[in-house]
This record gives sequence, C-alpha cells and structure tokens, in this order.
Amino acid sequence: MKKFATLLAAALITFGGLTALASAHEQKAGDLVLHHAWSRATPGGAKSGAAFVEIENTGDTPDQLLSASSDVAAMTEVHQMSMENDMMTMKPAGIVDIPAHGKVALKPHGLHVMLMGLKKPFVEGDTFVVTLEFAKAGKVDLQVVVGKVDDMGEEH
Ligand SMILES: [Cu+2]
Repeated sequence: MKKFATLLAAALITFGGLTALASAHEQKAGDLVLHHAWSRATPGGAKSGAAFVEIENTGDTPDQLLSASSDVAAMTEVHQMSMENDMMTMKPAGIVDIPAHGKVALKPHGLHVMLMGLKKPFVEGDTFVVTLEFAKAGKVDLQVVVGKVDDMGEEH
C-alpha cells in the first residue's frame, strides 16, 4: 500500500509538471494564441530581465498589445530594441499592432517585455507570470518559463 501511494505521488508530480509545460507552450485568449512564453536566467546580481512570446491573431480583426505588467519586477514595459548609429538601443514600444491573421514575435534583439528592478534573480526552470493587456482580447496571464542565461530561443 505504501509503495502504491509513492507511485501515485510520483505520477501526480509528473502530471503536474506536464500540465505546467503544456500551458506555458500555448495559451489562448479570444482570437489570440500565445506561443511559448520564455525568459532567460539572470546572471548574478542582474537587476533586469526580459520575457519573450509569439502572439498569433487567428481572427478577422486586428488587436493591439497595450501594456505588460508583472509582480516579479518593480517596473514592466514593452520595449523595442533597434540599431541606431551602430548602437543597440531600446525604448518603450508604445502600442503594438497585432494584425488580423498575423503574428508578432517578441524575441531577443526585437520587441520584448522588459522587467526592471527584479525582486529576485530568474533561475533556469522557474516560471513567473507576465500579464499582457490587449485592446480586444483583454488581459492574459502569461506563464513564462525561464531558460538558460544565453538562450536565444532558436531551439524552440
Ligand atoms: Cu528593454
């Protein structure tokens, strides 16, 4: 009986893990499908991090990403990174259009959710929540999975 209980506990833990991964891989909100929300572990002492996700609009009407928020940082903003005079700069992206039947990718060196003033470091394997607010789809709590420090997202 004890052995059975142990097996059951192990099965539940495994199932719980799989559920978390599945929900992190794809989340739906109205016409939007949010694919693979991820972040990177922060090297010692880093006070900021970034989160990435691919936003797909499966509907006939455009939507807009208005803002991002999270409890893990003092301040959260959607940023756009770009090259200006041979320098990588980033600034608030403002409202991001999500075209009908289109995709917008938040990824390294491009659009990203900037998390400034982290309350604790991101550790590989951890998950945290970033809330994205859309004009049409409303608020979506993204389950963000933390990858390696040097993760660029290609392998996903
Ligand atoms: Cu940034």
